[in-house]
Amino acid sequence: MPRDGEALYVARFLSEDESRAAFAELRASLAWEQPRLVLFGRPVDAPRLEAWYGDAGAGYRYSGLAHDPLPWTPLLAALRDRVAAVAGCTFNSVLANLYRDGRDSNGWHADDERELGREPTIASLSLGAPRRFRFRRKDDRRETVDALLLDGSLVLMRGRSQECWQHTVPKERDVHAPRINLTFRTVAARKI
Ligand SMILES: O=C(O)CCC(=O)C(=O)O
Repeated sequence: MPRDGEALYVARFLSEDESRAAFAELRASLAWEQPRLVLFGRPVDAPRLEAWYGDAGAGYRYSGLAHDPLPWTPLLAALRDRVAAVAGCTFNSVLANLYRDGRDSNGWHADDERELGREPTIASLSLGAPRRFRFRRKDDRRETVDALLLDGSLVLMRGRSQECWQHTVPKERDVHAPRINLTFRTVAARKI
């Protein structure tokens, strides 16, 4: 990323065998849910499935919905620890996204909720079909940066990247295979 924040890309974070095995296990075993969004006052299905895992108390609000995490599975905990070793920080939760094919997507947003704190490090692990990932500056949407997130790759977003940039996974008509993305985060404990 050119300025105001950093995005580091590790193309082969997991080997092909590791990522194939992780994809199969996560797809079969995570508690995938159909998130609902409210757009212009109407409930609509989000164009992807999601599952939220983490430490007890690491729930937070996302897209207007409260998420309470399920307990870490052994595989998610093992991936979290490997990602944390590279990122140089710890993570207490992970949002898993399942894009069934190129019709699924994730709209422009920044992971800038208050519970994520200032200058959060977000670690994003991709498994399965390669998908485009785009950034645009919040203060000048014409300035964009494009990346291709390959199977087994890791992106680390840190510094002011969530404050200054938005990101999206656009729809892609030619993608017919599924992709799983894990975004590891640290969420501040919710005040009751
Ligand atoms: O699927 C991706 O690579 C990005 C996911 C994402 O932006 C998010 O979960 O906030």
